[in-house]
Amino acid sequence: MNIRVGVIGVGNIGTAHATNLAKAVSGSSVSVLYDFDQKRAQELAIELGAKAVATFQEVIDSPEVDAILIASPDKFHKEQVIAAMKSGKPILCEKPLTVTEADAEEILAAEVSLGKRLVQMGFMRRFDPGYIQLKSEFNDDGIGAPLIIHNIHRNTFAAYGLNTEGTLTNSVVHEFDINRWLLDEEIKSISVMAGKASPLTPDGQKDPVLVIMESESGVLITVEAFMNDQYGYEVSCSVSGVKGSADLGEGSFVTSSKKFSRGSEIPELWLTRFNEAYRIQLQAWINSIREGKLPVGSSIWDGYAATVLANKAVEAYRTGKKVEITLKAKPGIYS
Ligand code: ISE
Repeated sequence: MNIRVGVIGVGNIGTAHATNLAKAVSGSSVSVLYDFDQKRAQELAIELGAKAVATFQEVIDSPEVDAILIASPDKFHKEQVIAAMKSGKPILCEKPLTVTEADAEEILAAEVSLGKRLVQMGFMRRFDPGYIQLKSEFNDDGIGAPLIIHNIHRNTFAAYGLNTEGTLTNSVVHEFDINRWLLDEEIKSISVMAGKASPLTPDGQKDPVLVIMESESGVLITVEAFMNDQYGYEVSCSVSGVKGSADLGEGSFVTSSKKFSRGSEIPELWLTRFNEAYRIQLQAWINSIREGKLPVGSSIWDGYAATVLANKAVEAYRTGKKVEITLKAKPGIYS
């Protein structure tokens, strides 16, 4: 069975997803595309043998669409996910679920009222072979139970313009999700420190920032988020456990030795670093649809939790105080 996907939003990540679905994922094709930039949608549609339409609702309603992928800017997710849910078609929504906690709660309530999970969140790091291997170390044959985790998340430049709150809701949201997943537990408190800002950041913005969290069992988690590092895209995660430590560094990048130098290339954007994770994530989504199974990976509940953490991080950043986290009771469909 071939799953015909309709894609809403074909900027950087939407184009990457659509291209993967059409060319690299088995059992899927792209049938309908929408973007605010109609020219861009039209060009991609021609390349992928799809049809470009003038509104996102046409993607949702099209009889040629079996499943919907939402990759529009963050602030449009709520309206589009809720509209897509009404069609009953499976959905993959790019991260973050939404920018605000109130919107995340609304989407959560909408899925819960359906009585079943329809949406997979695009937190692709859960499919990254590096993160999977890192997590597999957390046992007695590996490094034992984690005690402290240090994350680094650097961008060459802030893709959507730098705004310190946006760093937390759009970028560090990955660490909110992946650390919950690594530990299989919730986060209980969060603090944010902004120190000396790089002179190359726009006026008034703080970059880098340091996020410090504590999990329910007391594991300490730090995140350095640096959005204008000037030299490349880099994500790392180092974990110290009871019996050892494990470091996720530059993924599978090759170190080469050339005349009088040794080193590896640093990608400019996340699309290169997480290329494989994106493909595996989409394949898992398509497989779950073809097999009539529940969505895999991160759920709307996880998307809600990550957005709550991002909102509390913004509060911690603004007030300079440590903020305690309380989530709603977890609805049964996510157990
Ligand atoms: C971007 O939106 C992404 O989702 C990337 O994965 C992330 O690393 C980057 O910081 C974000 O701006």
